[in-house]
Amino acid sequence: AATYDVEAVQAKWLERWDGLDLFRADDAVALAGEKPTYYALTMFPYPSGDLHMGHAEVMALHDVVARYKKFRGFEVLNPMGWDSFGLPAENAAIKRDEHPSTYTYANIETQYESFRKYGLAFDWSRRLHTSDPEYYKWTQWLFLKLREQGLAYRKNSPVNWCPNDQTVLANEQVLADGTCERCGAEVTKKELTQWYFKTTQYAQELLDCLDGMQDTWIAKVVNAQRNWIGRSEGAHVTFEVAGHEPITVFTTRPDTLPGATFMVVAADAKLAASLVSDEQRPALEAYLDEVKKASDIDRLATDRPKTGVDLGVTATNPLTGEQIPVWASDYVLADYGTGAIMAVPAHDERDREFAEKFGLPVVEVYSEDQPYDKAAEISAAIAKIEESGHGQGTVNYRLRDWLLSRQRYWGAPIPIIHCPVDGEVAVPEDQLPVRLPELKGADLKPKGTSPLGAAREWVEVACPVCGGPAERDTDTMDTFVDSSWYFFRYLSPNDDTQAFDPALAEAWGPVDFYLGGDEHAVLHLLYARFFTKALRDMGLITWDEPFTSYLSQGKVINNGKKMSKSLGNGINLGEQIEKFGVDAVRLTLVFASPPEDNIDWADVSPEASLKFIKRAWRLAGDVTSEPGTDPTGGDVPLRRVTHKTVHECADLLERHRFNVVVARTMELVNATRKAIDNPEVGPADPAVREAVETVAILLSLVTPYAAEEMWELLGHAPSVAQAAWPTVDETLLVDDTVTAVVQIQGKVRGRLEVSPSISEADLEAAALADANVQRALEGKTVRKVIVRAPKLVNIVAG
Ligand code: ANZ
Repeated sequence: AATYDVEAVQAKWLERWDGLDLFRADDAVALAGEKPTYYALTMFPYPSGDLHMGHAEVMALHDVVARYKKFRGFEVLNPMGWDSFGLPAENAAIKRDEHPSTYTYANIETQYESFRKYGLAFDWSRRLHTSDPEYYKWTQWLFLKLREQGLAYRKNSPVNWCPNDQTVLANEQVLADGTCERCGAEVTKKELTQWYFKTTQYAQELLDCLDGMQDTWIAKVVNAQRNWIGRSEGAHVTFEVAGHEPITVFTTRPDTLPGATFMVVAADAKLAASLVSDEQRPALEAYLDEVKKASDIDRLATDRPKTGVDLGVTATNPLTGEQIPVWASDYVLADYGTGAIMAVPAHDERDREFAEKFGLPVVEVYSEDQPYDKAAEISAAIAKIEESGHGQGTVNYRLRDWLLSRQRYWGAPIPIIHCPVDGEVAVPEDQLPVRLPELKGADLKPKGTSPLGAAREWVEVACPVCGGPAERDTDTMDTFVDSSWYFFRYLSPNDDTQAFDPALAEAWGPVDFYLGGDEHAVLHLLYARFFTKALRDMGLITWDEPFTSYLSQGKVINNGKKMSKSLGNGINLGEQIEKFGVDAVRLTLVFASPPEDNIDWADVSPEASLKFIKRAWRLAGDVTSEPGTDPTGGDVPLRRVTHKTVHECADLLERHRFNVVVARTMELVNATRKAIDNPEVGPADPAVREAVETVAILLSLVTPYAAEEMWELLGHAPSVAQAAWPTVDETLLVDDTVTAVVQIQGKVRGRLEVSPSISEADLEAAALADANVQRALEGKTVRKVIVRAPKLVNIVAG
């Protein structure tokens, strides 16, 4: 018998596919509406190192969807590129003493070759790299457009600072334990003037739209988005301070105002410094030095001992008229609410601890055993506060504006010129892109200010307004800016006149299916949603949300643990492919579990996958009928299995149960082998050809090399990717049944559809359970039942 040579099959089809250009997405078809469109997107990689098991999993899963939709008659847009700016590549390059550009582009080529070999259905003509000037020209253009809309602005404020990477971080890049997402260093605070995107402008809409995504996005991600936006309803309440501006607080419990016995302002907010009495100023300054060291998470923790300083001033409780002391503490955050709170120690745990520590009064508003309607009390309190002019009801969000400036080299330069006369000036559109200076041989190590500052001839420019001496902004944009709009650029990757063609966005968008990692559940998705809303409000697109459906895949682990160098449990993708071939690795990953679950490599068997692939492939060699043979006269039991498999797999694919699709395909392979070996059916039966062609089509979703090989053996050309999805014959989906008649005292009282092989006992039970029969028997006792399976049940009752 012929043997299946994995290496030879891969080499043969890699070359053929290059000539076939099977997955090019046709804009003309999409624009003309000749076919329904399907935009399948998966997160593009950072070019650090070669592809790993995680990439292999997500790409294998994604490919199933892209290929399936093409089979179903959609014009599929399935692009791929590289998220090639940013810290990971920059840090790795610095470590190796290489220029980030050299390192990045070398890795991109390595990854590209691996992707190609992995047999993915990408439209490579749309390949993009966010670090190309042709790409970041439009990132810069978008920045300027957002600025025109008032959605990008500069402000001075305390920011998250990573002392190791020597750069600022967005709130989203600080992990729950207060460390840097990238390097694990403890994040501190620093006062800086930085660029922000006004994500808060869309806080409510970003929240509202989640309601419509409940069923099409994976639930945990919807919840993560919701929590991150963090909507709180409450009130702003104003407290008068003698000889000073009044203090406004945000509270979710305005009904507890009678119990507000002191106030606390964030120690590091300007408000604290402006309120403090002369006697207390040195104490506040000493305290501030301590505070700077703590992260937000520590500061909010309830189990942390409370610290603070009396500011030496009092405010008036607007309800009781009492003078209450004003303190500063780090448990109040400068950038949440108004940065000041009314403390109600009787009803708030942190306030209680603070009051106990510093001996401040506690006044109860509600006693513990007194039931009350909190919502009604709160709305009554708001009405009262509004009436008295001491404040108003309000909504507060946890979401902060997105800090986008980075003091690092490897990113898109911020296209702004600072002029001593004209202030901040946008780089004129016809001068974009502002190219990143090469800085060959320069020290790119983080120093706290951007390395771009060292490129003096790049920094010093004429002001576009007055022509006088001016300087470029030397910061670069957060990499997340690049990835917030890449799915728009895929629409027009080579257009040098616009970021993307709005007509193509209308034809292809929004993205129908997005697959990616959990680590992007908050940041990237939120930023991409923000960009989409901003682009809509600029009139460039018509839809509100970028991703119609979103799924995040589980992780590939080994022996129950995350793969890591220190554990020595890493699985090398290249080695696995070498040993078992691309198809076996892909099949193993897709078959292992539902896509959202983790895969433990210790529990799977690529050997078994390869064995199955060969078994399926041998079927194709055994078929003896001609291509195009009419299957209708073929073996009915096998035809039933084939049609049921197709029918079920279509449903499973829509529901992303890809592992079950593989299981069903395996069952079909077994049934087909049995039919071939059965002398009453045999390899010439038209039903066998139909079954094997179906196997090839189903397998092409997961194991494209073997499927192509089978398709060729079956006498077809040039590619199984161009096959038509099998049409299901509905009549083959229903099992044969016979009608059993149920008689009572000789009269027909019911009819049952039953299997021709039903047992006497089962038929009797089914007859007695039938609703019509039960109604006819009401009030009667069954005396005798005579069963003639499968056709007749005769009941004697009285
Ligand atoms: C009085 C009060 C009484 C409060 C009570 C709570 C319970 P969420 O739900 O997270 O929005 N707060 C307001 N601004 C703060 C800041 N910058 N730093 C730390 N805490 C702050 O929480 C809102 C509540 O957290 C507010 O309501 C305020 O305390 C506190 F029985 O006001 B409350």
